[in-house]
Amino acid sequence: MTKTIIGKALPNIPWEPKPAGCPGPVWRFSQNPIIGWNPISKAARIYNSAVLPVDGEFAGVFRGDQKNGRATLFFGRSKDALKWEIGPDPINWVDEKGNPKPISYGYDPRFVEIENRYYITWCDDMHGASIGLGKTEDFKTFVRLPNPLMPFNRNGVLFPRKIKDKYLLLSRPSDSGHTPFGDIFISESPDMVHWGNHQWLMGKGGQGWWQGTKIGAGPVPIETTEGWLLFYHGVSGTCNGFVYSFGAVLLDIDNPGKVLYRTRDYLLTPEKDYETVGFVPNVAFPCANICDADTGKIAIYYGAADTYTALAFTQADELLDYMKKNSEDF
Ligand code: BMA
Repeated sequence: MTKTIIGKALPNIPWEPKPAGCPGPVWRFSQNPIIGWNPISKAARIYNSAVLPVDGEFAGVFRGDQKNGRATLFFGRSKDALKWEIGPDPINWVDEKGNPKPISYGYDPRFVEIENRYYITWCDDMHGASIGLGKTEDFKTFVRLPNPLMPFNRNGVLFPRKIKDKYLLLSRPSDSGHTPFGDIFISESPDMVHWGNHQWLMGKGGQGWWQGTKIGAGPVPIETTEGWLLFYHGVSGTCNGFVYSFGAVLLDIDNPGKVLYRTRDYLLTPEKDYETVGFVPNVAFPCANICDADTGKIAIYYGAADTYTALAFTQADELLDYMKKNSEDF
């Protein structure tokens, strides 16, 4: 079998085969949600969270809404990527000299390994919504780095390797509230400090309405022989508020500023009770994916209804084939 995903084998990836009769290339875990209400004493809800394989097990950075309502970030570990030991306290951020550098709030983290270091991006407060950036080498000390971009911005997602000797960051310029607009942009940096050459990557809209209000990058892009596979959320405005679904886009491998294919229809939209009923109804918000290069299995972690952590699966070859046959015209 030719390997489509370029990366490591992950034989212990959580997985369930596609159920009979499932019409699309993405299906939900039958045991969803994997994290429910009040999972730890200091958080009422844990969702929109990020996980990574580390040394045969798994590490995660979790968005936790504290019992005063303020979102922050927790760290957790798991042997199977399903049952998580989280907390009990929020991540204790320091600066590069080890002095305390607490965050004001933090949400929607992404977690990525680049050159044997682990980086975290999240929605941070820098006099308004901004992109936070931090790193850890041992999962004990978490160091904040300079905010890569000016406010207002959210959904910062790093690529897992340099391209043409530059780090790459996706972002979604916004306002400081429940932003009613938004396209995805791409920026580059030689050193993770100085960011520039900002370019527009892709816009909201398309033929359908599911991504008509705004879009934002989801999990860390997956390197494949066909290009970078990126799941992203798309938002539709209804008379009862926003609805968050997700789709996928394939970006050129050497020039990720170029879109090759983009799903015309959503891959997953809120349908299950844990997606349609909760703190914020009708939200499916992907923040992480892990994959097995040997088999093309991909597990997608998404927040459901701003309350639960849920899991969906897809297989790289099937998904890429689907994307080529069901792409937006652009
Ligand atoms: C976005 C972010 C997400 C959240 C979504 C739906 O603006 O705040 O964390 O899941 O809204 O409420």
